[in-house]
Amino acid sequence: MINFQIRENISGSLVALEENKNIPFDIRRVYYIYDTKKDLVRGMHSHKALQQVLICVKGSCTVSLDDSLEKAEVVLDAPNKGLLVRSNVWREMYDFSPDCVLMVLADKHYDEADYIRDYQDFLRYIRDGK
Ligand code: T46
Repeated sequence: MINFQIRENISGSLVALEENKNIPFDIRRVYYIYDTKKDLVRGMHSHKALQQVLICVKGSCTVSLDDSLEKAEVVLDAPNKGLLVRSNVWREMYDFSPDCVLMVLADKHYDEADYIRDYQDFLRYIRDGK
């Protein structure tokens, strides 16, 4: 988890994200997920090389992480909380609140070839490296 500093004053709050400062990589891409359907699960893949930071800038959601040895579940429910997800981690996102806006900062451009979308292939890739 990364806790971002909140700059608060009487008119509201601000969080600043800066590459290679509080975001630990060059930021090549930003995307956001919203209008998510209740009871549906997103993600269900790993990345061979991509690193990302996930921030729920509005609402909340839960992210499960699995590196084939350990599993963890993280609730993202504040705009100053970032979840760093390194490569080779199977992730699933669910329990989206109706107002959830999940913003993701990524260190690479979109590349479908970097995804592993089958769990058995993910375990094989971790074990054999290919
Ligand atoms: C991840 C989690 C947290 C693009 O065309 N460009 C993009 O930059 C992205 C991220 C997606 N797409 C296309 C690919 C699919 O046709 O948008 C569609 C939905 O993507 P996907 O089903 O992969 O979305 P999620 O929510 O399951 O996963 C996304 C990211 O793809 C993934 O890298 O880690 O959010």
